[in-house]
Amino acid sequence: MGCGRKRMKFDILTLFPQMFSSPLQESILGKAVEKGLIQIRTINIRDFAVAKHRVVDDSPYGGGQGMVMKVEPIARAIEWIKSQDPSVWTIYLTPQGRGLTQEISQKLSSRSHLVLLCGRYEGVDERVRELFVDEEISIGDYVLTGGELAAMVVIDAVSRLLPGVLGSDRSAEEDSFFNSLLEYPQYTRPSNFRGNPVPEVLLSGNHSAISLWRKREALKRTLDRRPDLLARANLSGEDQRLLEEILRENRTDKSRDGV
Ligand code: 6GU
Repeated sequence: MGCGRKRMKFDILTLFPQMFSSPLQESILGKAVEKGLIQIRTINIRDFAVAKHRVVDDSPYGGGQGMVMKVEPIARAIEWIKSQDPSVWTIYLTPQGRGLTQEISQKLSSRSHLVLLCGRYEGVDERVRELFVDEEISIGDYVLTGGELAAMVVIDAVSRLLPGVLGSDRSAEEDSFFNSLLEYPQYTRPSNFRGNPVPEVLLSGNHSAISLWRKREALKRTLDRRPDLLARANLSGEDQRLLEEILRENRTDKSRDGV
């Protein structure tokens, strides 16, 4: 391990623990687990249901479509986790939650132990939320069949912010969204693919020219695709000057095109 921080723990409460086996064992997250930087446990809610039929869901009071996840098995599972570590923070993944952002991911990355509760069917009994859930998170305005994929998104977004998880030569802080801009375009060999050349400046070896070009391209791309991010960005004096240049260019292009 070697770094000054204890490994961050993720406990996933789910009816489908198998869904998590390969996605969390591959690539960067797999390495983070191997290095002991994170620990991920899947806990089958069904293991906390009472024997015989091990029922985890039931029809809704008041009638209606579908099934609701029962409170008791979830309560027992969370209480079991809390008996080992009372400091856990419990997140319920639901489209009704706060939309996940980089800022929320950063806040979560400072916690030592997260419980990720994955709902299925029509969701959980409301008393689960009232009594056991600290925070509800959604990963976007669309509907998934369950919280499992959303839990993986949270684990990925949070884990990559932990020291040592990304390679030493690239820190999470350098990434876009930290400076609120989208990434500049990237190229690798060949320098010319079927008549499509790599921008000359990137082959020039002129590092200050390259960095200026990248900053400009990042600004152009953000202005074009995510102007909402620019509005919130913390732009340096140089950034603002470049941005004004780009806006001037765009106006010239428009008047030339007769728009
Ligand atoms: Cl967290 N759960 C489900 N079921 N659907 C979602 C979601 C979560 N976030 C966006 N859609």
